[in-house]
Amino acid sequence: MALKILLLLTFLHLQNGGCSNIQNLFHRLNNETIKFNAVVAEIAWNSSVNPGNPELIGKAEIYQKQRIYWQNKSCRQLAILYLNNLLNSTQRRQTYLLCRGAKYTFEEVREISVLYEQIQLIYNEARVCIPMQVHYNNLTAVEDAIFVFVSKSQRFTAPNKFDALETKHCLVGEQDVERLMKFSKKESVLRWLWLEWRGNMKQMRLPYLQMVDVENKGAKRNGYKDMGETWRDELEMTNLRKQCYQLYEAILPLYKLLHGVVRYWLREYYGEIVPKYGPIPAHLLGDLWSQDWAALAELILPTTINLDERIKKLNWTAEHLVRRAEDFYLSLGLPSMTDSFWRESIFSRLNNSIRCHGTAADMFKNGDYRLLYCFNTTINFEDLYVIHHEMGHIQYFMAYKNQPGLFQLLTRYKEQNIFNVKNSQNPLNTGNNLNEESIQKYESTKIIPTVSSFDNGNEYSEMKTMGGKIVRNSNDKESANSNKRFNRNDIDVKISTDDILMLKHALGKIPQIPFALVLEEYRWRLFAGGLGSINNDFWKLSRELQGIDPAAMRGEENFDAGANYHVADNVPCARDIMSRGSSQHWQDILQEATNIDAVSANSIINYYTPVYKLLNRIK
Ligand SMILES: *[C@@H]1O[C@H](CO)[C@@H](O)[C@H](O)[C@H]1NC(C)=O
Ligand SMILES: *[C@@H]1O[C@H](CO)[C@@H](O)[C@H](O)[C@H]1NC(C)=O
Ligand SMILES: *[C@@H]1O[C@H](CO)[C@@H](O)[C@H](O)[C@H]1NC(C)=O
Ligand SMILES: *[C@@H]1O[C@H](CO)[C@@H](O)[C@H](O)[C@H]1NC(C)=O
Ligand SMILES: *[C@@H]1O[C@H](CO)[C@@H](O)[C@H](O)[C@H]1NC(C)=O
Ligand SMILES: *[C@@H]1O[C@H](CO)[C@@H](O)[C@H](O)[C@H]1NC(C)=O
Ligand SMILES: *[C@@H]1O[C@H](CO)[C@@H](O)[C@H](O)[C@H]1NC(C)=O
Ligand SMILES: CC(=O)N[C@H]1CO[C@H](CO)[C@@H](O)[C@@H]1O
Repeated sequence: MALKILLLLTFLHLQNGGCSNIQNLFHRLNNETIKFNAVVAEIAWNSSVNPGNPELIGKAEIYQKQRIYWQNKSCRQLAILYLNNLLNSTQRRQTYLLCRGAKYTFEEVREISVLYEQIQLIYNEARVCIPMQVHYNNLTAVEDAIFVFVSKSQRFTAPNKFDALETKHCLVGEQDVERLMKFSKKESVLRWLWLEWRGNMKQMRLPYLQMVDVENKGAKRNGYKDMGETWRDELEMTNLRKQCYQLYEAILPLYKLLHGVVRYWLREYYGEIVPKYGPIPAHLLGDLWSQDWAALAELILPTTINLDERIKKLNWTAEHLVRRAEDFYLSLGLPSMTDSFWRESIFSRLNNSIRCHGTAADMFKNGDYRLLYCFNTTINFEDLYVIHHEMGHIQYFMAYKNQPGLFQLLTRYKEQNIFNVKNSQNPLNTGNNLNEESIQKYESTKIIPTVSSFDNGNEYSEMKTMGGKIVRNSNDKESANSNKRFNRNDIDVKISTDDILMLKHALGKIPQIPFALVLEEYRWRLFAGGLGSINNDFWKLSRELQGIDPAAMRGEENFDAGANYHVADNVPCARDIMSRGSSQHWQDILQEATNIDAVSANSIINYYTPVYKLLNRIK
């Protein structure tokens, strides 16, 4: 009752005071948003540099308590103004941005933080160890050691088994394991790494499912059906699910062609373990998550360009590389990095507890932008790519620094994917959250388009090997008469540098679209309570949408989705357009700029036309 009167008084006061009071209220809210953001950014930064620091937990609690109280109070106040039509469109949009999403009590936020921290620990400190000492930087030596170990033991052993041993070598965290996954072409080594990594993730199953429960509670409190719906709300796109599937279907012909070609060459290389038709075993695809196949280019093409070697020859240090990335943006007419950037950024793994997941941070304070990236080996092409990407985020932070705080909210929300203290963030939900206009629309798009299986429909799989030469199957209609023969050396002649680079690019990027769709679809279903079995359903989706099978039978005790933390940057749906700030709906921005109002796969398809032609040429 007292509250109602208070609200009424506020309302009357604002009404009498007129616009200037409302204007002041928004000024204040925008300023306070920036202040809160600055506090949480610092806590997040410190906790990724020094995750164990107990001081941070107390600081995070104080922050969370204040923020919840502030947000609850502000949104109640704004609701009255909103419902009485006292806000103009800018203010309505800011209200929406502040007050949407899950609403948690303090206890729930603490629960999520604790669970989130557990999940982070499991992921970041995952170790894969062998009982011998090898030189860290020599991948050949590490690979050999694992090969010998695996051949000798004839079984896969849990890493903590040799904790007691003094001489052991451990790969720590995704960076180390991924590096070897990209490097090795030894099946037993890859399988062992793949399984050991996922063995670590088993423990994530329980905390993750608990977190889903709490998040659903918070989402329901604010009128959403489940947490999945609040994610979809975040990108504000109707029929998100349908649009994602449309994008997927549009690239499917290219993906299937790539899939078939890759499977063929993998079979040539690894033999029977790769089936002639159907899904490809996940561990052979050149990375830990089967989402980036660029490492396989050398299997497909007789000559390839070793960009890593070129970069190594330059003898660059991490700082060189970051300076070159800065040069690139300067050449586009964008500003240079700030003094704080050079002072505060971290470019090397100081010790094993630091969280190395590449991160660009906006500290919301006088030009304080930072980059966290651990260069721990010779600089390679991947480093070059990641640094350019991360610095792009910083350029974006700088471009938006003069926007009202509430319009900058989303930036923080999206890019600081290392928050172990933030109230609604978890490792699997850092991206791709679009919106539906209504639940009805969502319901009507529920049917998942049937994707024709990867078992057939691909001519490439019908090719046969004859005496070292590849010949088309004589059943093949098109070329039955031409009896065309070629081998890889023939291909060599016809392939240009551009072809190689484009194919590498396609191998790196195209598989990310089905991969991202699997993760999104999986989590939407998980939040909606629609999964029959937590782990098995993940692999069902992977098989159906990606054409990928696990490296070995996976039991329900596992949580293999949890091994795919990486999600954030690989989102197919409108993510880049998103990064234009939230002062306007992103579709309005797109419409203004291009006169297109829907996400379309056309530009992707146009871009990869040469690859499509190339693959058809060599198949
Ligand atoms: C918000 O911050 C700006 C700049 O820091 C300042 O000029 C303005 O007075 C502040 N407004 C309110 C209402 O606090
Ligand atoms: C973060 O770390 C810096 C440097 O160690 C320290 O000065 C600052 O007080 C820390 N901030 C928080 C919120 O703990
Ligand atoms: C809404 O009001 C604020 C404060 O008076 C003003 O800055 C803003 O431009 C207005 N927006 C629109 C769309 O009129
Ligand atoms: C928001 O504030 C109201 C009134 O003080 C309170 O009843 C409610 O529980 C609060 N909600 C949350 C999520 O803290
Ligand atoms: C790396 O290890 C391999 C195998 O142990 C060895 O042959 C090679 O010389 C080493 N390379 C370097 C640069 O030390
Ligand atoms: C890089 O270092 C190697 C070995 O020290 C040296 O031979 C080479 O000339 C250097 N390359 C450049 C571009 O400085
Ligand atoms: C790791 O390095 C950071 C930054 O220097 C430091 O604050 C932290 O205490 C170190 N952690 C350990 C376990 O040594
Ligand atoms: C885990 C690891 O190998 N860390 C190394 C990263 O690089 C620094 C600086 O060269 C070394 O001191 C660390 O031991």
